[in-house]
Amino acid sequence: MLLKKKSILLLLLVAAFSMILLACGGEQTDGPADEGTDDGSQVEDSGSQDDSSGGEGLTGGPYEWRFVTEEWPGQVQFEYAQEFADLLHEKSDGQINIEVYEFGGLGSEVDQVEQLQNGLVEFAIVSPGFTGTMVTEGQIFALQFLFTDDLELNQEILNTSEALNVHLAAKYEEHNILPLAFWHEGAMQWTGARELRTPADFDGFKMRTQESPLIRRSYEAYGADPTAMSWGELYTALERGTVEGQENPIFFIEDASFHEVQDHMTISRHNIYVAMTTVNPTFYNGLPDDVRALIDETVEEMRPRAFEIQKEQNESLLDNIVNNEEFPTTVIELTEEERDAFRALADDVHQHFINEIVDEDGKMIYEMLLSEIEEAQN
Ligand code: 6CS
Repeated sequence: MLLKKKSILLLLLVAAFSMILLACGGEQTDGPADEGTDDGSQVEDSGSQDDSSGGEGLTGGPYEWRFVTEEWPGQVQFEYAQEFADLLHEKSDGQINIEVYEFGGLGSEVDQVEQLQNGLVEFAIVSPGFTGTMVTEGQIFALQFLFTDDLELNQEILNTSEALNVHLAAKYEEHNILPLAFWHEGAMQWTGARELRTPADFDGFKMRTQESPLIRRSYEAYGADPTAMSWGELYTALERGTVEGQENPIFFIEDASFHEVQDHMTISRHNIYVAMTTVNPTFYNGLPDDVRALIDETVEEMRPRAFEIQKEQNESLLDNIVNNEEFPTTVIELTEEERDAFRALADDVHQHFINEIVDEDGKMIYEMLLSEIEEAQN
């Protein structure tokens, strides 16, 4: 793990360096996106520039873009983004080049959202858990026991939901974040310094969460004492006992080595980890039609790939936690009855969300999604 700590230090240095480069106007690139200011207007240029063919039939170009993720190479978001970049490169006959940035390369998760909004990066994978104070409706993904237990069906719902792809997406667009796809990285589980089997086990428990206030509220409903922090600080915080537990999909718990500093893991499947493939809307809407169509095609082709990548990692990495003799972890799986005790408390948070947090639009999004989930199960 020493290596990982060193990596975090290194990443912070790289982040500082990269941010200086970006602040200087992105000298690393030489495509149309380069011609920009830091308010995202560069991308209007990339759309309205000379419409002559950039070679191999693609209008404009060559294009040099940036795609920032919240994860490291090998982890689901990074693998997704790299495949996305490779596919677009291939489809455009080498006219589209996307540099994929790992987590930490350009700052924290919250910094990355700002870079997308300002047009300093064109693409980002954004977890809604980092945007809750801005797009309150996006906190719908913090609601536990909202989706089904069928992960494939959940992906289908994310792919086709009007509530999400039309109405929630419009709420994000108001904040200069355009979601092109919602997908998930698997079911979330709990890890803890102590066993987490009943709501009583959460009494006073120091739980790490992402930024969104509704995630914190969800754990307060169980009696916990939640603290928001970036995952870059989480290993050390768990090791020192600053926080006692956290939630994440299995692949992430294993790859970030959280199991090394946690004695217990609970297979709770209390939520799915949703991620969004997003673009800066000024950039995207300013592109020539054929270029935008290539992006859209790639987004569609990546939907099944996202599911496959997370499935493979979540399944294969569980063994590394269960059979780890150097860092043993007691793994329990909640029964349906045990899950029901959490579900009842989570229901109160659903009511709080629609009655106190969002307005009529947010309530409509929640109710529409709920009926889409119900329909999908019939
Ligand atoms: O827990 C987190 O904050 C991180 N978890 C995942 C699965 N991806 C990135 C995110 O920042």
